[in-house]
Parts: sequence; C-alpha cells; structure tokens
Amino acid sequence: MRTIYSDRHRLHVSPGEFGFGAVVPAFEKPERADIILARIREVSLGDVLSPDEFPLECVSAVHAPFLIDFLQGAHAEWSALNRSGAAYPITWAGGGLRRDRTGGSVDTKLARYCIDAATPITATTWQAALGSANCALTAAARIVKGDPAVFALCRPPGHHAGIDHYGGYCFLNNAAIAAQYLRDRGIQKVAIVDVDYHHGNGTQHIFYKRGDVFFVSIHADPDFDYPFLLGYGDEKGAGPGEGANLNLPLPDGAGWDRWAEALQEALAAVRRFAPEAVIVSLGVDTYRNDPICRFKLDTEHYPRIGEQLATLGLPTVFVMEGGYAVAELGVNVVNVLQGFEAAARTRQ
Ligand code: FKS
Ligand code: ZN
Repeated sequence: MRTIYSDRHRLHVSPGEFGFGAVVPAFEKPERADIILARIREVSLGDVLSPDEFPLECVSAVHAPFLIDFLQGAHAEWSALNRSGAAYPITWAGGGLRRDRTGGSVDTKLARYCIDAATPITATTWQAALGSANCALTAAARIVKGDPAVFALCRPPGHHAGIDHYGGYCFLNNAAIAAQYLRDRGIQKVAIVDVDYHHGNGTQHIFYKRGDVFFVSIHADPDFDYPFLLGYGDEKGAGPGEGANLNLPLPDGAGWDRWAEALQEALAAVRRFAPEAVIVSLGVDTYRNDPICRFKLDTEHYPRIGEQLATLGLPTVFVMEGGYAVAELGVNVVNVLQGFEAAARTRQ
C-alpha cells in the first residue's frame, strides 16, 4: 500500500493546550507522524510519495470560504495586535451567542470559528493544514486511478473540523475533502468509517443533510468525552441525508469485544448503503495506553480492524486522525494497514 506524506506537517507545532484546569504540552505533535513513517519504512509497507497540489476549490467544496479565509489570515491578524505566540479563543459561541456574524476582530472570529482551547493557530499552521489536506486528496486521486488502497499520513488531523468551525487539533477536514473529491470524480456513493476514539463531529456536520456520503463513527460516548454534545445515537441525518449518519457511542473503558461488535454493526450498515469507495478516518487513540483516551484496545487488535475493513472489498483511503501513545503509535497504525492488506490479498 502506498503512503502519501509531506514534511510540511512540521509547520504546525502547538505550543500547548488547555485542559482540566491547566495548560499542558500538546499531545498532537510532529513526532506522531515521524514514528508512523519510521514504522512504514521498517516493514516496507510500500512507496512513500509526496502529495500533489490541488486547487483550493477542493477545500471550499466542504468548508465555508469565510472559515478558509480566517484560517489563512488569523495569525497575521493576531500578530498585528502585537501579540506573541499562537492564536487561541478566549470565549466560545455557546449560551445563545450569535453564530451568524462571521466578521469582526480576530477574537470575535476565534469565538465564532473555534470550538475549544486545544487548537492554536501559529504563523505556519495554514500551510501545514493545507499540506495535510493535499495528502488526503492525493490518496483519493490514486484511488480514482485504480489503487485498491492508499494511506494518507495526514497531520494535523481533520475529523473535528466542520463546515464553518474547527477544533480538536483539526483545521481542515481531510477525510471529508477526500470524500468530496471522489464524489466530484464520478464516484456516486462514498462511505466514511470513523474509528478514531473521538466522534468525528466535523465530518458528521459536513454530510449530515446529504444522502450521497454515509458517515458512521464508533467513539467515546459524548456524555463523558470530547467533543461532547455531538455523537449521540439518535443523530441519524436530516433531509436527503436521513438514515445516512450512524453513531455508535461506547461506554468508558470499552474493550475489544464491545468495540469489535460495534465495528460489525458499522460494516453491516456500510454494506446496506452499498458505496463504491470507503474513507477510513483512522485513529488509534482507542489503544489501552493512550494518555487522553479511555478505551482498552491492544496492539494485537489493530490488524483485526484492518482485516474487517477489507471484507467490504472496496477501494479504501485511510486518512490519519488521532493516537497519542507515541511510542506504540507507528506499530498500531501500520498494524491496521497490514491487517487490511493481508486480508485483501487472500480475498483475491
Ligand atoms: C485533553 C482534552 C482533549 C481534545 C481532544 C482532541 C482529539 C483529536 C482527535 C483527532 F483525531 F482529531 F486528532 N481535547 N486536554 O484524536 O480526535
Ligand atoms: Zn481522537
């Protein structure tokens, strides 16, 4: 399986995140991509290619132009106020505050566009985010050209970024951008399977009212973990998208048996939808030793995830999302990809 990777991810380095009453070092850091890439090379998974450049229309096909403009210019606006460091919001758009205002000062816009205190914008964040989206687009383009499966080693991640908001270490929704690219290249129905520990609220937001992209997510119940307040089982899609959204929230401490059962349910729903291609939002923060997550999967379970995904028998783009147990991250991610490849080979 080919990997699409760009060094541009190094242009995004978070100075830290606020959580549980303290500013702590960022969990989402460049070393994450390094260790995954090292493992890919160690096991000779396949070629590692640099991404191509794509027109910005590929991004504005899923994100509001005002969000894109904001992300590009936010740090310059921040610096113009003689502030050092990275741009973080100081308030959020809850509590009946207006969300129809898209302009104003950088703080007004941060309040409107950002959902948390963990997703700082530095002077070079935009370039990294765009490089990450280009990795997903390049992987999608290879699928269109006939590759059976491609791994987009995206960093920063994407699944928390919605049409008009960002957060959760995510700026642009790489998986959604890839799915839309496939749609625009004549693939009629696409399914996105999100196996990251956190609910892909951004991806759900983007496709909620659409019937052409099915979204299914297995994740920590939003009653106890991030992103909170979205990802409940009663969110089924709306309008033409009715029935094309499936959330499978799991309880605190869920282990492999419970998780694997949810995966079966997710894959059965994907089969009923009968897509022509699949995007996997691949997070391995379900791992037992993950520092910010509460599921209990082991390293030996990751090949089985890949194996199960391969039973769909469809062209598949893997898009990297979360996973913070850095020492084991490379092995866990590549285990999914190798499990997929081994199963796909025996199916032929
Ligand atoms: C600890 C609070 C955690 C943010 C969690 C973000 C999770 C991001 C992710 C992604 F895939 F996007 F990277 N707050 N201080 O893993 O879902
Ligand atoms: Zn996650």
